[in-house]
Amino acid sequence: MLGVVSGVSGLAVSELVSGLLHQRVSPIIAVGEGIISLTPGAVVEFFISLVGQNDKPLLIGLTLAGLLLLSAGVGILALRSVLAAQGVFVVMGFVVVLAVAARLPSSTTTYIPAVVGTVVALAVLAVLTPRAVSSLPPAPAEEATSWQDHEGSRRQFLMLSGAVALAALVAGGTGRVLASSRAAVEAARDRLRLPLREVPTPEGAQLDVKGIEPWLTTQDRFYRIDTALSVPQILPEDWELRIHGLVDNELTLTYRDLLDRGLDDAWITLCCVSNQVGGDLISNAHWSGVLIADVLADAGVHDDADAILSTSEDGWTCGTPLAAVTDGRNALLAMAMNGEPLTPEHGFPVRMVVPGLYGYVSATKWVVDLEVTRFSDFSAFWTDRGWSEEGPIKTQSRIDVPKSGADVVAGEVVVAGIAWAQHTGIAKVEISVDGGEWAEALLAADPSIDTWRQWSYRWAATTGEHEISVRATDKGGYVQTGELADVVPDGATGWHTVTVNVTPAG
Ligand SMILES: Nc1nc2c(c(=O)[nH]1)N[C@H]1C(S)=C(S)[C@@H](COP(=O)(O)O)O[C@H]1N2
Ligand SMILES: [Mo]
Repeated sequence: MLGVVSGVSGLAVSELVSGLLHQRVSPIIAVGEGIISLTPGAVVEFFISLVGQNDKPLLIGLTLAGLLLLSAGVGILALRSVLAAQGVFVVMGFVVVLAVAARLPSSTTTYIPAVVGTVVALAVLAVLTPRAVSSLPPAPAEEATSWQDHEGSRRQFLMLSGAVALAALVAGGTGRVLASSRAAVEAARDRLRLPLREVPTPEGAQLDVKGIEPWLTTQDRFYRIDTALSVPQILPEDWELRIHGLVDNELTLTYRDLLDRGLDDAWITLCCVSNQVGGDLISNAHWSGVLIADVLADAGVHDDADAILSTSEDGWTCGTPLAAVTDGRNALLAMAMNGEPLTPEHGFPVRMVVPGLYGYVSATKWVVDLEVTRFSDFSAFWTDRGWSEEGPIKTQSRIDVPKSGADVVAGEVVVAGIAWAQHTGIAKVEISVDGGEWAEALLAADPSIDTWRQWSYRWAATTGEHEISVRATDKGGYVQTGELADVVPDGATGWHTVTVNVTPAG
């Protein structure tokens, strides 16, 4: 009982954490898959020929049984030496970590479920063992009165173990539900056949400079910001968008309805208001979806409206100026990025993307509700927390190479990076070394004013330590200010500056 409750608690919590982190395989499955890969092929085939389609559940069952048996053993050992028992749990935890390492790509969160699970098992064992020991029948030499203490401790131990086991069941069950809803959404996403094509990076937009941010950001490299502890899992067939408020006709659109309208597409660079000068909360993708303006036209927007309040499935809200989605720009109910259905992390099945506005006032992921309204009648998630009501993106630029603190060799050094002023466009980028004259950089092509633009500059580097700054001028004629502003309430300003150490050539 003691060992089993501890082991099961650890396992259950690891399942829950793995579910919350949306890992493709949870620790127990990693161990099961590890066992398969270590078992000779002939044995695996024989096993499958015996049990047929039930091989996976059976294997998981066997893995579970093995874990329970080992845990029971640990419990018995704990009655003699808690330390030794905990040692066995640590070894078991280590084996699980190895199994996970073989199944999942390594990242900062890969091992959290296994480690947290092991810690929970150790903690439960540490808490329950003294109670289990005192609930054992007293040795004959002890006084007769201790029988009564014994009955009490025994009841206490059983109740506590029962409570822990119940909590473990709830945690483990929740973990499994999370994992299975994720699997269902992944399968539905794989089945989708959207009328999409993969669009290559436009001619001339990508400079041939090592270390520069790629012009097109792939899904897995795209920055991610949201308040969702657990990514909403929405099946396309369950998704609906309600459009209401200051409109003539309320509308409810399904995923199919959107598809039937035909998809528009656009290159749009998304950026977070929390991006520091020189930061990386900015990414660029090719988006496909339905123009929000077209949908609003069907609803018939009233003249007194000036805002769209959008709400996500998980209750996040965002206020967008009505003008920004109806002035002809490519403001989308996006269903795809880079020629593929959105990933769950980036808003599957449908999100908003509006060129020129920071994400917190425009880019609602998992969007399910659009209310046509007035700014004076509501406040949204981030405006409630001190951020500005309107969030146009500020003209900015960044140096990607050389990195700050880099050592470079005297002579010609390529300085390069990106600049952005979405929906205005970048007209000029300049470099200043050690506070000297601004010199113009070379600009890459820009297929649209809604994306970032790469730039490069050939710098004749002389020996010593130097400071390189960058500033952009947008197509509206605005020259990026060097005045420093914090990200709160409406975005950082200042010139990105790197320090490099130039060593003599040869
Ligand atoms: N539902 C929902 N949508 C959201 C957010 C959120 O917290 N919840 N964050 C917004 C913010 S602040 C930004 S910068 C962008 C980021 O989009 P991404 O994660 O796809 O890069 O999403 C926006 N959409
Ligand atoms: Mo953001």
